[in-house]
Amino acid sequence: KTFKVAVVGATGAVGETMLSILAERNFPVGELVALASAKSAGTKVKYGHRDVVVQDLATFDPAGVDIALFSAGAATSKEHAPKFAAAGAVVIDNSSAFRYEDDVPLVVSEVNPDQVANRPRGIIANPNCSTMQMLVALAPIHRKAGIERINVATYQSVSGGGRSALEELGRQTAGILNFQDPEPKRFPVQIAFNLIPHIDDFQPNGYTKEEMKLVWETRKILGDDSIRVNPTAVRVPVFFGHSEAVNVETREKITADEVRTMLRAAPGVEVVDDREPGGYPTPVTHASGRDPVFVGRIRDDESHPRAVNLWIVSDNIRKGAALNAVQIAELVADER
Ligand code: A2P
Ligand code: 11C
Repeated sequence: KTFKVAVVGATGAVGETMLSILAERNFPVGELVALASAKSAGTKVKYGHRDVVVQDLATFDPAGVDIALFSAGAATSKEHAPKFAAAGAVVIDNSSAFRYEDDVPLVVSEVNPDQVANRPRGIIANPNCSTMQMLVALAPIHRKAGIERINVATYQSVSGGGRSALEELGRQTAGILNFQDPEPKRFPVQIAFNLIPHIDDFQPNGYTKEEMKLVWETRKILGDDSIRVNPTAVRVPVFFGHSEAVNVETREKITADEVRTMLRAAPGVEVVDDREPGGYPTPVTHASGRDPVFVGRIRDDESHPRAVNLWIVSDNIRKGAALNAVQIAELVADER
């Protein structure tokens, strides 16, 4: 069996990676439709070695689409995803539009794949990149020892902000080296040679929405509202790959050695934890362009009786977005 697959946001940073991952993993695509805004209609995107002509989402008829991968922002998903679902497609939505609704499952393929079947609205939500990589690494710890509390500081690359954010880091970096003013547009302040403790909108409690996603999504995906999460999300001048310094407090005592052994066997995880220069993952040396969630710097928290520290790095565009969406599509395809 093959599927008619639509990629919405096909010209974007995540959309183009969805297309390449569908081709790489030989997803059983019968027909591929690339969709974006009217301004991109008629341009071409790559699907494997083929060029596909982009169509205008606004005038596209979703009838006959089996699976739609959406990554064109929350407003576009809110408006168009229900139409695709009503026409019979399974929608896999990478935006935050539906993640917190009770009748929409939020799925990390290694963590709660069984939730894919639980989709009364025909919509499955793909988690935010920073939650995604954190939970691929922490779910095995939660199953073994029960997570009570997570303290996390993120170091997030600009690609999480899409193509315009990638361009801004490139332009500012080159500009500053040529003695030009950085002129922030996409980010509120200069991002090149700087870092910014602000991702997504500020919330009434003083946290940013990116920070609150780590709280809300962790509880929903692990199915445990008692887990406490204390997040700080920071944008750093890296092109691809998010990093996270994570402290996990558990109900049962678990040692760093036990965590290391467990994570070596965990799906989607690659442990890189040699206690020597370069013996840890970084966005550039390990994560960028690759699929696994890399974990290193695993240490016992010497200030706490039941806690460990980890350093978690992954390509936010791949596992953090496009790869997990395609893995969800694979779970859907396997149902039939
Ligand atoms: P377009 O290139 O035509 O604007 P990124 O996250 O890299 O900025 O990409 C966003 C993606 O979402 C792009 O493919 C963009 O298409 C698409 N997109 C944004 N707004 C809309 C819209 N209103 N309708 C359809 N696609 C949209
Ligand atoms: C970032 N995490 O790094 C964001 C991008 O909720 O899907 C993805 C936002 C989302 O900027």
